[in-house]
Amino acid sequence: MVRPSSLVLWSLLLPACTVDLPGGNPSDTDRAGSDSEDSGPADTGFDTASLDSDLQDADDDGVRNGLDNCPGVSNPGQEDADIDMIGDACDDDRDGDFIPDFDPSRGLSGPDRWPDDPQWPGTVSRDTLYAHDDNGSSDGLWGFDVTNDTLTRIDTIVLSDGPTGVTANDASSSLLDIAIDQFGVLYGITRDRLYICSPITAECFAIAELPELPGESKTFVGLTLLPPGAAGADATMAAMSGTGWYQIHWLDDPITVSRLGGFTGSAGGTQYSSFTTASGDAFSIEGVGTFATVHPSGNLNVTDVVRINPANGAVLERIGSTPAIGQATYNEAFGIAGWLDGRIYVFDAGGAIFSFDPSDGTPQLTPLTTTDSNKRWYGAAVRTVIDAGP
Ligand SMILES: [Ca+2]
Ligand SMILES: [Ca+2]
Ligand SMILES: [Ca+2]
Ligand SMILES: [Ca+2]
Repeated sequence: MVRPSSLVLWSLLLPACTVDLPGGNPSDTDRAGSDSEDSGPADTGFDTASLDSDLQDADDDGVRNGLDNCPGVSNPGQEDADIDMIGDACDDDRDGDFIPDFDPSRGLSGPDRWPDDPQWPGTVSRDTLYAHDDNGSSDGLWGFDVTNDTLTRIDTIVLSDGPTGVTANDASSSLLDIAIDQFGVLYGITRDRLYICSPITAECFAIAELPELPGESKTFVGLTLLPPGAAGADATMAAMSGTGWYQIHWLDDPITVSRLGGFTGSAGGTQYSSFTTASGDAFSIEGVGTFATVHPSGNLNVTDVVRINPANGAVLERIGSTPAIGQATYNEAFGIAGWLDGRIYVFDAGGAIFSFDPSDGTPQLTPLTTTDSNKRWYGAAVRTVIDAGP
């Protein structure tokens, strides 16, 4: 935007018409219009063309362009909630929480569904992975500090109606997975709803009812965000179902779903075909890669962590197998997340957490916590773009 200057302040005393001021093009004998229209030597003084513009009132709101905090939109009150000199009418982050606003009336499709509340939806803490457990009536949201492998329960997850009227009336009341976008906004998915969750209070608000998947019921079991450009789009939300890798166009209204591909390929001597059971998770970190848990062809008793192509789900590299531990019927890795150094964390359905250390030639799983029958990890998440700074 054009910042006010003392010259412009002075010029407010003049009538709102186009006029050149002393110091402009000496050959500008008509003293009107921009200097560029005049022939003769180049300007030696200030830019009178710019000043001409500053003096006008393009949106006719009574505030000259040079002082108008939104010169293209009539906003005579000059409202500016976050005091960043960009008027609310022009500001794509009106509340200044660094989360672009969702406001279809102004053509904005960012993730902030509370564009006038800087406290919501809130953003995740740095150096923290997030995970959630299925524990009957008191499913919990947890933070896992990667600097010291410390686990902290944040609060009990509560699912509520959303800010735009989407109800939280789920057939299944538990989140099946969580994910975190590049701005640090936390999302949750159930069988038929998408939520935005507070990483501070664990309250989740429904933002969309999920459309049916082509050819199958709503069976998303894994959710992740992809960093800008990873799948040919600015920012992408991807989900895995029992049979494939999907893109959720979650900032469209209404949201739609399109299939990107399936988890097929050969890596490390192992064959992969379509992913065929209701288990699994995925995560993606800019500069690190996109990873998922999948079953090798014909072997539902083994769950592998693999690196995949985010654009189509194809398996590129086998990292290793997850452990068969925990409760008799739930010994799978329902949650995975990673970090900038390449470590991959496995949140097991038996309540344990493991990590793959990429510095090992052949990464082995290292237990970080023990099996906990009170926790059945259901999903895990990491921010898809992690600021490398302190
Ligand atoms: Ca204006
Ligand atoms: Ca502003
Ligand atoms: Ca905002
Ligand atoms: Ca906000």
